[in-house]
Amino acid sequence: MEKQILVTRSSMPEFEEYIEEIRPVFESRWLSNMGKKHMTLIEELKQYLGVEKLDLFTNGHMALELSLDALNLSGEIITTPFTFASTTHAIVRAGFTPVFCDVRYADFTLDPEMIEPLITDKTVAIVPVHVYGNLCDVDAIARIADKHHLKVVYDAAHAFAVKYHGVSSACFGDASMFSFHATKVFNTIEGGAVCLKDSALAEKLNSIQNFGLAGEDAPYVGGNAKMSEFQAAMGLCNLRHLSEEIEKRRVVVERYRSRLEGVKGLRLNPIQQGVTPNYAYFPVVFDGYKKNRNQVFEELKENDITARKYFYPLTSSFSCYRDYPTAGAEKTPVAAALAEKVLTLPLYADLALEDVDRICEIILG
Ligand code: T4K
Repeated sequence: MEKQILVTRSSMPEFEEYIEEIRPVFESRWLSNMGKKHMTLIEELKQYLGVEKLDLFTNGHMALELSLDALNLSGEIITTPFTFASTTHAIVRAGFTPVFCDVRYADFTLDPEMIEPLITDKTVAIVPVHVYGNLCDVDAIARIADKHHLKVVYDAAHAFAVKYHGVSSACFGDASMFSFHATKVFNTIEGGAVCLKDSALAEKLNSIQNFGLAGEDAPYVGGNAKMSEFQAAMGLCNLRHLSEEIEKRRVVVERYRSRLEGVKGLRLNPIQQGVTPNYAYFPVVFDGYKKNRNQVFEELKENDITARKYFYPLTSSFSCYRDYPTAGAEKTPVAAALAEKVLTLPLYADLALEDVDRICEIILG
């Protein structure tokens, strides 16, 4: 029996490096509430991303939900159903109505041409997703948002370290949320961050992740979404090795490409012009291939290889959204077709190239 291969595997520092990083946490017994590791990680991430305002959170979901909550708006938000449950749930839990918009077949991101017809007098914001680390058409989305006075909050959960013409993915829209979950290119075990531009919004967001407190007062009805010192310490370690990790992922992706590129009926993730990728995921669309997506999924599973159907089903098909006016996969036909055809193949920094070959042989067999 060959060894089991899962869709991803957490990047981690050497055990001793992490122990050294958390030693002062043990010695000081300062475990949470914006401790030294937390504050250091904020500074290092700001420098890495080239942003002025960044806040850390206990996970990406709460970062997004609280960012939307902090806008202090109500109404409709135009968003993609081709995403992880978190995106839509964050919108709804923050009190908004999601309006599902179709995506582009080419890169899985929100289709700017489909946004304007969905804008009503209730629309207040757009929440696009840089899905798989593919950047949305940030220029077109900015033009639409400016024209209609809408906020843009990017779900950049997959897009940490991605750049567009040298500018970090953190710099687009009113705010961008990153996930630092164990499965991401850069992880803090669980964790997330928001980068934003407006000082008042930044101050409010910082307060509502800490019970809405400001000194002795609570000007906001806040919650608790703080990152702990152990999470921040993992982030400090992983940040040191990030460029090596991304380079190793690149080698894995190149191997997949060399085996699967040009095969009739297989469409690989696009190489986007002007975008520096992070190699977060390796989606393949089985469109007119001799085997369909589900057959390939099962064949890999029989060989103890777990690929994943990210993102099937569409969030607009979830039973909790059944009664929403734009719910239902048929409303977004491109997204619906992609959800039936896409499979994300195993990808992580230390995935052996022989294992990539074995995965490709099963797919091509
Ligand atoms: N927006 C988008 C677009 C997102 O994709 C996500 C999260 C969010 C928002 C919310 O961000 P967070 O609140 O999570 O920070 C996983 C992740 O849990 C989730 O973070 C991620 N997206 C989603 C796409 O994938 P599952 O349910 O598929 O994870 P699971 O437990 O099946 O793990 C997948 C594989 O990862 C495992 O087979 C092995 C590996 N793994 C997993 C864990 C938990 C590890 O190597 N180490 C680990 O600790 O959701």
